[in-house]
Amino acid sequence: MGTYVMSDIHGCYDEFLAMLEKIGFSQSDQLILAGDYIDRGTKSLEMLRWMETCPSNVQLVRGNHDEEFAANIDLMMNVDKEYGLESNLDANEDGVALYQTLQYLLKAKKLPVWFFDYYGTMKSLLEDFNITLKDLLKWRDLIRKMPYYYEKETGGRTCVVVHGGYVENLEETGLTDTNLEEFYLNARSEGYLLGGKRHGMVIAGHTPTIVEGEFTYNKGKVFRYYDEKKDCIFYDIDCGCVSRQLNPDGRLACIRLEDEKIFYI
Ligand SMILES: [Mn+2]
Repeated sequence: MGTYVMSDIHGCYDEFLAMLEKIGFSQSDQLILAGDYIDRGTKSLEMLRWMETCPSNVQLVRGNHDEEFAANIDLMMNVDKEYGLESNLDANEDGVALYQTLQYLLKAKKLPVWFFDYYGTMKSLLEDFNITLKDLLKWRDLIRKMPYYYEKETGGRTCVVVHGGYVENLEETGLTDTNLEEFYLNARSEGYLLGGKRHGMVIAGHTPTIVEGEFTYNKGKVFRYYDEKKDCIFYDIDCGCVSRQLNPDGRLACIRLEDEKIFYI
Protein backbone atom coordinates (compact mmCIF):
# COMPACT_ATOMS: atom_id res chain seq x y z
CA MET A 1 0.00 0.00 0.00
CA GLY A 2 1.62 3.21 -1.16
CA THR A 3 0.68 6.79 -1.94
CA TYR A 4 2.19 7.89 -5.24
CA VAL A 5 2.32 11.41 -6.64
CA MET A 6 2.99 12.57 -10.21
CA SER A 7 2.61 15.98 -11.80
CA ASP A 8 2.74 17.81 -15.14
CA ILE A 9 1.97 14.90 -17.44
CA HIS A 10 1.16 17.39 -20.25
CA GLY A 11 -0.15 14.78 -22.66
CA CYS A 12 2.74 12.35 -22.08
CA TYR A 13 0.23 9.53 -21.76
CA ASP A 14 2.62 6.74 -22.76
CA GLU A 15 5.16 7.75 -20.10
CA PHE A 16 2.32 8.02 -17.58
CA LEU A 17 1.20 4.43 -18.29
CA ALA A 18 4.81 3.26 -18.21
CA MET A 19 5.16 4.82 -14.74
CA LEU A 20 2.00 3.09 -13.45
CA GLU A 21 3.52 -0.15 -14.69
CA LYS A 22 6.89 0.61 -13.10
CA ILE A 23 5.45 1.33 -9.65
CA GLY A 24 3.10 -1.64 -9.96
CA PHE A 25 0.14 0.58 -9.18
CA SER A 26 -2.73 -1.47 -7.79
CA GLN A 27 -6.13 -1.13 -6.14
CA SER A 28 -4.59 -1.00 -2.69
CA ASP A 29 -2.44 2.05 -3.59
CA GLN A 30 -3.43 5.67 -3.96
CA LEU A 31 -2.37 7.94 -6.82
CA ILE A 32 -2.45 11.73 -6.51
CA LEU A 33 -1.90 13.79 -9.66
CA ALA A 34 -0.86 17.40 -9.14
CA GLY A 35 -2.32 18.89 -12.31
CA ASP A 36 -1.35 20.00 -15.84
CA TYR A 37 -2.63 16.89 -17.57
CA ILE A 38 -2.82 18.45 -21.04
CA ASP A 39 -1.06 20.82 -23.51
CA ARG A 40 2.35 20.66 -25.15
CA GLY A 41 2.45 16.84 -25.44
CA THR A 42 0.76 14.80 -28.18
CA LYS A 43 -1.69 12.71 -26.14
CA SER A 44 -3.89 15.18 -24.29
CA LEU A 45 -7.01 13.37 -25.54
CA GLU A 46 -5.87 10.00 -24.19
CA MET A 47 -5.10 11.65 -20.86
CA LEU A 48 -8.52 13.33 -20.66
CA ARG A 49 -10.26 10.06 -21.52
CA TRP A 50 -8.29 8.25 -18.84
CA MET A 51 -9.25 10.89 -16.28
CA GLU A 52 -12.94 10.58 -17.15
CA THR A 53 -13.04 7.01 -15.98
CA CYS A 54 -10.19 6.84 -13.50
CA PRO A 55 -10.68 4.63 -10.44
CA SER A 56 -11.64 6.00 -7.03
CA ASN A 57 -8.14 5.56 -5.60
CA VAL A 58 -6.96 8.32 -7.94
CA GLN A 59 -7.13 11.93 -6.73
CA LEU A 60 -6.94 14.65 -9.38
CA VAL A 61 -5.66 18.09 -8.35
CA ARG A 62 -6.02 21.18 -10.55
CA GLY A 63 -3.19 22.78 -12.53
CA ASN A 64 -2.99 26.14 -14.31
CA HIS A 65 -3.24 24.54 -17.75
CA ASP A 66 -6.39 22.68 -16.72
CA GLU A 67 -7.86 25.88 -15.30
CA GLU A 68 -7.15 27.75 -18.54
CA PHE A 69 -8.65 24.95 -20.61
CA ALA A 70 -11.86 25.16 -18.55
CA ALA A 71 -11.89 28.96 -18.92
CA ASN A 72 -11.52 28.62 -22.70
CA ILE A 73 -14.54 26.32 -22.81
CA ASP A 74 -16.53 28.88 -20.83
CA LEU A 75 -15.48 31.53 -23.31
CA MET A 76 -16.73 29.44 -26.24
CA MET A 77 -20.06 28.76 -24.56
CA ASN A 78 -20.45 32.46 -23.76
CA VAL A 79 -19.94 33.36 -27.43
CA ASP A 80 -22.48 30.69 -28.39
CA LYS A 81 -25.01 32.23 -26.02
CA GLU A 82 -24.22 35.89 -26.72
CA TYR A 83 -24.59 35.45 -30.50
CA GLY A 84 -27.53 33.05 -30.31
CA LEU A 85 -25.63 30.41 -32.30
CA GLU A 86 -27.37 27.44 -30.68
CA SER A 87 -24.48 25.15 -31.55
CA ASN A 88 -25.29 21.46 -31.56
CA LEU A 89 -23.38 19.99 -28.62
CA ASP A 90 -23.23 16.58 -30.32
CA ALA A 91 -21.95 17.76 -33.70
CA ASN A 92 -18.20 18.03 -34.18
CA GLU A 93 -18.62 20.54 -37.05
CA ASP A 94 -20.55 22.89 -34.76
CA GLY A 95 -17.70 22.75 -32.26
CA VAL A 96 -15.17 23.50 -34.99
CA ALA A 97 -17.32 26.40 -36.27
CA LEU A 98 -17.72 27.86 -32.78
CA TYR A 99 -13.98 27.62 -32.23
CA GLN A 100 -13.30 29.42 -35.51
CA THR A 101 -15.90 32.07 -34.69
CA LEU A 102 -14.18 32.77 -31.41
CA GLN A 103 -10.76 32.96 -33.08
CA TYR A 104 -12.23 35.39 -35.63
CA LEU A 105 -13.81 37.57 -32.96
CA LEU A 106 -10.64 37.71 -30.90
CA LYS A 107 -8.70 38.83 -33.96
CA ALA A 108 -11.29 41.19 -35.41
CA LYS A 109 -12.06 42.91 -32.14
CA LYS A 110 -8.46 42.77 -30.91
CA LEU A 111 -9.62 41.42 -27.58
CA PRO A 112 -6.80 40.96 -25.09
CA VAL A 113 -7.51 37.26 -24.62
CA TRP A 114 -4.07 36.18 -25.75
CA PHE A 115 -4.31 32.93 -23.82
CA PHE A 116 -7.19 31.44 -25.78
CA ASP A 117 -6.03 27.96 -26.77
CA TYR A 118 -2.44 29.15 -26.56
CA TYR A 119 -1.06 25.63 -27.09
CA GLY A 120 -3.54 24.64 -29.81
CA THR A 121 -4.86 21.72 -27.76
CA MET A 122 -8.52 22.60 -28.29
CA LYS A 123 -7.98 23.10 -32.04
CA SER A 124 -6.33 19.70 -32.32
CA LEU A 125 -9.02 17.95 -30.26
CA LEU A 126 -11.74 19.42 -32.48
CA GLU A 127 -10.07 19.18 -35.88
CA ASP A 128 -7.92 16.05 -35.58
CA PHE A 129 -9.86 13.96 -33.09
CA ASN A 130 -13.47 14.79 -33.85
CA ILE A 131 -14.51 15.68 -30.33
CA THR A 132 -17.71 17.59 -29.58
CA LEU A 133 -18.77 20.48 -27.38
CA LYS A 134 -20.36 17.88 -25.14
CA ASP A 135 -16.92 16.32 -24.60
CA LEU A 136 -15.48 19.74 -23.79
CA LEU A 137 -18.24 20.50 -21.28
CA LYS A 138 -17.69 17.14 -19.60
CA TRP A 139 -13.96 17.88 -19.22
CA ARG A 140 -14.67 21.40 -18.01
CA ASP A 141 -16.93 20.04 -15.27
CA LEU A 142 -14.34 17.41 -14.36
CA ILE A 143 -11.68 20.11 -13.97
CA ARG A 144 -13.95 22.37 -11.93
CA LYS A 145 -14.49 19.52 -9.47
CA MET A 146 -10.76 19.18 -8.84
CA PRO A 147 -9.50 20.73 -5.60
CA TYR A 148 -6.61 23.23 -5.62
CA TYR A 149 -4.72 21.00 -3.23
CA TYR A 150 -5.06 17.66 -1.46
CA GLU A 151 -3.89 16.81 2.05
CA LYS A 152 -2.93 13.45 3.44
CA GLU A 153 -1.33 12.36 6.72
CA THR A 154 1.62 10.20 5.78
CA GLY A 155 4.74 9.17 7.64
CA GLY A 156 4.01 11.43 10.60
CA ARG A 157 3.60 14.54 8.45
CA THR A 158 0.74 16.31 6.78
CA CYS A 159 1.55 16.07 3.09
CA VAL A 160 0.02 18.66 0.80
CA VAL A 161 -0.08 17.99 -2.92
CA VAL A 162 -0.56 21.17 -4.95
CA HIS A 163 0.29 22.28 -8.48
CA GLY A 164 2.31 25.46 -7.91
CA GLY A 165 2.74 26.19 -4.22
CA TYR A 166 0.99 25.96 -0.88
CA VAL A 167 0.70 28.63 1.76
CA GLU A 168 -1.18 28.45 5.06
CA ASN A 169 -1.75 32.16 5.33
CA LEU A 170 -1.18 34.58 2.47
CA GLU A 171 -0.89 37.58 4.79
CA GLU A 172 2.29 36.17 6.36
CA THR A 173 4.01 36.23 2.97
CA GLY A 174 3.62 39.96 2.40
CA LEU A 175 2.43 39.28 -1.14
CA THR A 176 -0.26 41.73 -2.16
CA ASP A 177 -0.55 41.06 -5.88
CA THR A 178 -1.90 37.53 -5.71
CA ASN A 179 -4.74 35.51 -4.21
CA LEU A 180 -4.74 32.02 -2.76
CA GLU A 181 -6.01 30.25 -5.86
CA GLU A 182 -3.33 31.91 -7.96
CA PHE A 183 -0.68 30.91 -5.45
CA TYR A 184 -1.84 27.28 -5.49
CA LEU A 185 -1.80 27.22 -9.29
CA ASN A 186 1.10 29.44 -10.26
CA ALA A 187 3.61 29.92 -7.44
CA ARG A 188 7.22 29.20 -8.39
CA SER A 189 10.12 30.10 -6.08
CA GLU A 190 7.76 31.96 -3.73
CA GLY A 191 6.06 28.64 -3.03
CA TYR A 192 9.31 27.43 -1.43
CA LEU A 193 10.57 30.67 0.06
CA LEU A 194 7.30 32.10 1.38
CA GLY A 195 4.92 29.14 1.45
CA GLY A 196 4.94 25.74 3.12
CA LYS A 197 3.22 23.82 5.85
CA ARG A 198 4.46 23.78 9.46
CA HIS A 199 5.75 20.29 10.33
CA GLY A 200 4.53 19.17 6.95
CA MET A 201 5.52 18.31 3.44
CA VAL A 202 4.57 20.08 0.24
CA ILE A 203 4.73 18.22 -3.07
CA ALA A 204 4.34 20.45 -6.11
CA GLY A 205 5.04 20.57 -9.83
CA HIS A 206 4.66 23.48 -12.26
CA THR A 207 8.29 24.57 -12.52
CA PRO A 208 10.31 22.00 -14.48
CA THR A 209 13.55 21.13 -12.75
CA ILE A 210 15.28 21.36 -16.14
CA VAL A 211 14.95 25.15 -16.24
CA GLU A 212 18.30 26.70 -15.39
CA GLY A 213 18.07 29.74 -13.17
CA GLU A 214 14.88 28.61 -11.47
CA PHE A 215 15.04 27.99 -7.73
CA THR A 216 14.17 24.34 -8.25
CA TYR A 217 16.67 23.66 -11.07
CA ASN A 218 18.14 20.18 -10.58
CA LYS A 219 19.12 18.88 -14.05
CA GLY A 220 15.81 17.08 -14.49
CA LYS A 221 15.91 15.26 -11.15
CA VAL A 222 13.37 15.78 -8.39
CA PHE A 223 14.22 18.86 -6.31
CA ARG A 224 14.11 18.51 -2.52
CA TYR A 225 14.37 21.38 -0.06
CA TYR A 226 14.02 21.51 3.71
CA ASP A 227 12.95 24.64 5.58
CA GLU A 228 14.22 24.30 9.13
CA LYS A 229 12.17 27.14 10.56
CA LYS A 230 8.92 25.65 9.38
CA ASP A 231 10.13 22.05 9.64
CA CYS A 232 8.73 21.61 6.16
CA ILE A 233 10.01 19.34 3.40
CA PHE A 234 9.40 20.58 -0.14
CA TYR A 235 9.48 18.64 -3.37
CA ASP A 236 9.27 19.79 -6.97
CA ILE A 237 8.47 16.67 -8.97
CA ASP A 238 7.97 18.29 -12.40
CA CYS A 239 11.05 16.98 -14.16
CA GLY A 240 10.09 18.32 -17.58
CA CYS A 241 8.98 15.08 -19.23
CA VAL A 242 7.19 16.87 -22.08
CA SER A 243 10.39 18.74 -23.04
CA ARG A 244 12.59 15.68 -23.23
CA GLN A 245 12.97 15.92 -27.05
CA LEU A 246 14.54 19.35 -26.63
CA ASN A 247 16.29 18.64 -23.35
CA PRO A 248 17.55 15.11 -22.71
CA ASP A 249 17.49 15.79 -18.95
CA GLY A 250 13.67 15.83 -19.05
CA ARG A 251 11.81 12.86 -17.52
CA LEU A 252 8.65 11.85 -15.71
CA ALA A 253 8.99 11.50 -11.96
CA CYS A 254 6.86 9.84 -9.32
CA ILE A 255 7.30 9.97 -5.55
CA ARG A 256 6.00 7.55 -2.96
CA LEU A 257 5.08 9.58 0.11
CA GLU A 258 5.59 6.89 2.74
CA ASP A 259 9.35 6.55 2.19
CA GLU A 260 10.02 9.45 -0.22
CA LYS A 261 11.25 6.97 -2.82
CA ILE A 262 11.50 8.42 -6.31
CA PHE A 263 10.87 6.66 -9.61
CA TYR A 264 11.74 7.89 -13.11
CA ILE A 265 10.69 7.12 -16.65
MN1 LIG B 1 1.84 24.36 -14.55
